[in-house]
Amino acid sequence: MRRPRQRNFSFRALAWRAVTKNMKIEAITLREIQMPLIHFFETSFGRTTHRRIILAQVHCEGVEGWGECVAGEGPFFNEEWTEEAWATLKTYLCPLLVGKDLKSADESATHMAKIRGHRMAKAALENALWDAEAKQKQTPLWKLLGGTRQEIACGVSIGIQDTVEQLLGKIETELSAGYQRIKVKVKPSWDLNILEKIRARWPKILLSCDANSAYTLNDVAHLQKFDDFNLLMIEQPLWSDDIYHHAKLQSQLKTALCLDESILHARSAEMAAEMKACRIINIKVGRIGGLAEANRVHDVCQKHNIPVWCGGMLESGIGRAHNIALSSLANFSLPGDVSASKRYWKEDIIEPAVEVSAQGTIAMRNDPGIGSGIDVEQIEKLAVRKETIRN
Ligand code: OSB
Ligand code: MG
Repeated sequence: MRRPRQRNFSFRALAWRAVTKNMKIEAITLREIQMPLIHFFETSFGRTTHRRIILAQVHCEGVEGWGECVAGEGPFFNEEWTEEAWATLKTYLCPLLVGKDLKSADESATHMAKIRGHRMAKAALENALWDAEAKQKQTPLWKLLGGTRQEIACGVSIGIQDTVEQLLGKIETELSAGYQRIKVKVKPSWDLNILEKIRARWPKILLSCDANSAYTLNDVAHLQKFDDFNLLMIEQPLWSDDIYHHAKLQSQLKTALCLDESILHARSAEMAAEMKACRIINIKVGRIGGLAEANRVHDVCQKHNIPVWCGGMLESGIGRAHNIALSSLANFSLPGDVSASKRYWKEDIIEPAVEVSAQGTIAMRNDPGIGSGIDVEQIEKLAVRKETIRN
């Protein structure tokens, strides 16, 4: 993580570092908030209409850091889900951190290492600590991470709709809003038919699709037909825990594969790169277990000339702000799935909400930490449970 090559120290941050003590984690507050989505979001594994989001607030001697657990409402994207993440955070992960004196957020993963998996739950805590560390050092999180981009390119992920007309209408709306890349969710029966319609109307747009593991190797001939649509990539066509068979598939397709679900850490990114299982990788900080490991995945990909982009998990403003900070790293060279708050929420929990320019970009903010104010009042209104863990 310590990379002078990219790190952009301000003198102020350096001065702070000289006088700063460790980060003592006095307590952690967990809250579950429930937020209805403006529009349902459907993937090959199901439809989401409202989110159950766990927020972690770390209390470090006057500095407060915030993180979001991106687990879904059910164990469909991966094994994690809100209810079990709450239990894991409360019973196992928070007690491993409370009372610890950390030199940096980077160290938190070591303390949680004895818990297997549960990366989304771990990331909520680690990312909250990164926010706290950046606030303690009076520096924006994106700079602390080594980011170099002042603004990031945004795309949108558009779910499966009830009708093809509705899908085309949504694409139209997002293109007029300025988004630079359209990704559509696909599954058998909602794939070639929609790609044909989209390309007939917009032959030139940057277009990709995401299958969330809806196909198998029996579908190679079918997937080869996707090559006709000049797609930027096909995301995660095969099993969520697979790399090897994606390599077999990639060698039979012209279109680039992108791995999402299968990339859990820097080791799996290395494996995918060496096996040529994909040509692009989607980095989701929750899926990978926190910003430190996400940063390492970024570096592995860079070394292998694999461009990355930042995925989304229908986050509230807090998770969104962490995604934006991460996307400032150099190898995030493709538009991500990080888009404006108003596409998801009537009212977000950060102030200001995430906004996207007419050119389809988000500008980095220079306030310390994640860079946006936390609307604690709104969070308390949405909270259905709250618990503070201290020893
Ligand atoms: O596979 O990228 C995915 C949402 C939930 C679960 C999985 C995925 C997604 C998205 C949405 O594509 C991205 C977003 O807009 O947050
Ligand atoms: Mg995906």
